[in-house]
Amino acid sequence: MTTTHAAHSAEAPLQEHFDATIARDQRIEPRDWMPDGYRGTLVRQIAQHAHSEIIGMQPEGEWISRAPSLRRKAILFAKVQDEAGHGLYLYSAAETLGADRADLTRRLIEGRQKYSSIFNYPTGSFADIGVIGWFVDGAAICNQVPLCRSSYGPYARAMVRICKEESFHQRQGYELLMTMMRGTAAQREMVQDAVDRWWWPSLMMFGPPDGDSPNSAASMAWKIKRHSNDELRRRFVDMTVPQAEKLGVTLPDPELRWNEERGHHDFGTPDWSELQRVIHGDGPCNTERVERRRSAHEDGAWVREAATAHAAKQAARARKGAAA
Ligand code: BYC
Repeated sequence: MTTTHAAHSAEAPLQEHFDATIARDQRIEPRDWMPDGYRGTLVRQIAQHAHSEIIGMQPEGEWISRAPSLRRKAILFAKVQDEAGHGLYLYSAAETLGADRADLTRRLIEGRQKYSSIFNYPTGSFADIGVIGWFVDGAAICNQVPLCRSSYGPYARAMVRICKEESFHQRQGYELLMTMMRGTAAQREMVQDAVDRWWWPSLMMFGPPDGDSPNSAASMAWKIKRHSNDELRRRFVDMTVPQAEKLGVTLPDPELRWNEERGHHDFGTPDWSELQRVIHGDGPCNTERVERRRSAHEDGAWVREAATAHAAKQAARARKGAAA
C-alpha cells in the first residue's frame, strides 16, 4: 500500500503537467509522461486504424485486375498503395507508444483487435469502387481531419499526410461515379445499386451512437477525439446530400430531409444491431478478410527472415569494420 501511495504521489506532478499540456491544447510527445489510460486508448485506436487501412486494401484490391481501362487501373493501384502507406505510418505511430508491430499484427489475425466494420462488405461491381471513394473516403475525411489536431503528436502528424491522400481518394471516387452517371442506363443503375448498399454501412463507420460509445468520454477529455461519433456522422450527411443531388442518385433513406430550424439534415437510424454483428465478426466478409490477411502474413515470413538475416550480417560487418 505504501509503495502504491508513494508511486501515486510521485506521479501527481507528472499528471498535473500532463493535464496542463492538454488544457493548453499542446501536444503530448513520445518522451512525455502520460497516464496508462491515455497510452492504452491511443494504442487501441491507432492499431485499429492501422488495421483498417491494411484490411481496407482488400475490397478495392480485388478490382485492380478488372479495372476497365489503364487509367482506372493506375488510379486504383495508386490508391491501394496509399492505403498500405497509411497503415505503415500508423503502425509506426503505435510503436512510439511502446507497442510492438508484430504483436499488433498477431492480434489482428487472431481476431483479438478490431478494424473498421466497413471493410466486411463485398465489392460486387466496379461502381462499388467509386462509391467507396465517395462515401468511405468521404467519411474518413470527416473523421480524420479533426484527428490532425489530436493531442498525441505522432498520431496528429501522421493524419496530416493521410488526409491529403484521402482527399484525392474521395475525388477519384466521385469522378468515377460522375463518368458512369453520364454513361448508359445500365451504368447509372450500377451506381444507384452501389449507393443503396454502401450508404448505411458508411454511416456506421462513425461508430455507435454517442449514448452507446464507451470510449468517447475519456477520448474527448484527453482531446484524442475532438468530436463525438454522432456529430461527425451528422457532418458527413450534411456534406454528402448536395453531392448526391449533383450526381443524380437517391440516398436510400426516406427520413432524409433538410431541417430548416436546426440547419442540418434529419436522417433515419442505422441498424445498430448490424453494426454490432459486423464488429463482432459476423459480417458478410469478416472471415474472408482476416483469412486473407493471415495467409499474406504467412506467405511473407521468408521476406521477414531474409531482412532479419541481412540486417544481422550488416551489423556484424559494421562491428568488424569498427574493430579493424
Ligand atoms: N468498426 O466507444 P466507441 C479508411 C468499436 S480506414 C469497427 O465509440 P471509439 C480507409 C470501437 O473500436 C478508416 N469497430 O469507440 C481505408 C470500440 O471497440 P473497443 C478507419 C468499431 O474508439 C482503406 C467499440 O466499438 N478509421 O479510411 O471512441 C480504404 C465502441 O465504440 C466501429 C479509423 O480508424 C466501426 N465502425 O470511436 C478506404 C479512425 N465503431 O476498442 C478508407 C480512427 C466503433 O472498445 N478511429 N467500433 O473494443 C476513430 O475515430 C474511433 O476509433 C471510432 C470509434 C470513431 C471509429
